[in-house]
Amino acid sequence: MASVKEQVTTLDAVVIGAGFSGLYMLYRLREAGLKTRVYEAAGGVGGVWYWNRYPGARCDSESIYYNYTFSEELYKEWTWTSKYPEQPEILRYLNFVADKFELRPDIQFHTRIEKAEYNERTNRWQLETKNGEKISAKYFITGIGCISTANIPKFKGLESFEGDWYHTGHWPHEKVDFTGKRVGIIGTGSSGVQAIPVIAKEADHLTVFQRTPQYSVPARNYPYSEEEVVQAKASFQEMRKTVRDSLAGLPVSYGEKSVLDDSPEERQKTLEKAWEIGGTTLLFAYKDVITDERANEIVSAFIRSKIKETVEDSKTAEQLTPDYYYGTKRPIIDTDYFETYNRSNVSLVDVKKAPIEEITPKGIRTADGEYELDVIVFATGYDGMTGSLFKMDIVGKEGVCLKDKWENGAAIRTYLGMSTTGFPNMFMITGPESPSVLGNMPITIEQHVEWISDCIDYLRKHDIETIEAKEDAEQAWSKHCRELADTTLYTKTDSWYTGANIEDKVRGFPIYVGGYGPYHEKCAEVAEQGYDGFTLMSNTVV
Ligand code: NA7
Repeated sequence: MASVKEQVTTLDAVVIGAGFSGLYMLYRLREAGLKTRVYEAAGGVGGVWYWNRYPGARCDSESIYYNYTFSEELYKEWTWTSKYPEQPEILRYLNFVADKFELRPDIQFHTRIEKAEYNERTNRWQLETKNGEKISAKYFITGIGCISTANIPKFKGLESFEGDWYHTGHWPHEKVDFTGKRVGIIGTGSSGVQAIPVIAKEADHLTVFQRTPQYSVPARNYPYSEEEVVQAKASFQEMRKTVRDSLAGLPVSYGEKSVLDDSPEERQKTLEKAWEIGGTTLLFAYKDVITDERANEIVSAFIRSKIKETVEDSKTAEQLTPDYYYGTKRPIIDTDYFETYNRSNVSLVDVKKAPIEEITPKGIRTADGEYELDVIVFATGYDGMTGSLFKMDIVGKEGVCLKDKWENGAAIRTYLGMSTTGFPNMFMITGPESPSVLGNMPITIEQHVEWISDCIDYLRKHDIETIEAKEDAEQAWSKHCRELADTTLYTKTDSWYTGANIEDKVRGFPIYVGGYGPYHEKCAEVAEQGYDGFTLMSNTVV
């Protein structure tokens, strides 16, 4: 009998990741009759929601839109409890989906794909798992998320720390008990801002190590009333059309006026109203918050004034005051974030001024001194957009690695953010240069999954062996993405969007900023024109 290492599992399609992307991709391909298997490193479904179990973890998109819209029956069977869903609820939802559509038999858990190599002789992808299992598939599809490779900064001495430490993206399944503990948290992005108020309530003392102060706006979360739930379910068809055609997968669009067109009094009224509604309303209140420096400064100054009003200690308030363009780092929404700094058991350390020098057996030493801690929480984010793609060894035609083709991130080139020249029959769900993270992910994921499965359907019906992006189409798309990004303020700020959060990472802005709706139209047009911009080959090369 052949050993596990000698056996080759033969499939039509391999999908990596069992989050929102992988689950729906599996469902679609299986429906179309393809022998498909999802490989997932985790022990369950959920993707980022399987790993992000830190206290306070919650989604920033409204729950009634943060779900699949491909099945009205599914939408009506599931009931969200509050405006912004908590991690356990989202994980329950994804488990519900996996059970409802009986997806689990085609998902292999605890399995990490380490290598995927295209064989030009057979026109098939050959994959290898971490434990040596070999797989052969015609189609190779990544559903690995945009922010799933944790960034743990290489601080000297971490291994010597005598307490416990955790990264928010790899949180234990058991509750971490902070009672009576001196806790330090590094990072004040979305994860830190969500975790800080919750940990502060439990810990003996919480020290926040902040590198960049953040704008954050109250989420104003609340439990849905029965009427709201009934209304949402009754409006399914309308909601589905609205979010799919929208700018960001949500029923929101930028205001019609410029911030600069309003008088200071009118502006104040509008901004106050947006602040009261909370969430990302401020970002969309006017048309030019993300594109005009002066407009942005007015909205940024408004949030800064709110921080000053909320935080009682003036020195702490000053340290918490950001000075970048609001909205150009991932916008953060919170519950009692700035209020938490009024607690007597919370202190703030500015590690931009006095950087972290090392982790010691007893805690964290900055240039200013040592902070003794029992627990360290790394809320230090992710190697976004390319981190998970580069972690795998993806090898295309002529033995070229994806990482080398993209020059380690310096020369990312995709066609529509789903495909890249030299890697036939490979598709990336929410890959670089698609709109992905600039909105409500499940909606843009659905569009990618549907486009990819329709494409595969077309290939099969027309007896086409391979599909590959043409070089000129890919160059034009990448150029278009860069030109669009340059019309905004996004590229002027250090963020995980630009890769600036990772030491030595090449800066860029590999995201399509034109909006979900226009992007979906472009993809549909390409398909309607017989996959314009792709080379379709119908003869098998032997
Ligand atoms: P983010 O948003 O990337 O935040 C990471 C935080 O960690 C941020 O405040 C960083 O400061 C800080 N950081 C990173 N490296 C260091 C070092 N070496 N020293 C000190 N501080 C550091 O990640 P999140 O997990 O909060 O959120 C990720 C996404 O998940 C979020 O955008 C949502 O889409 C969901 P910096 O700002 O880089 O100076």
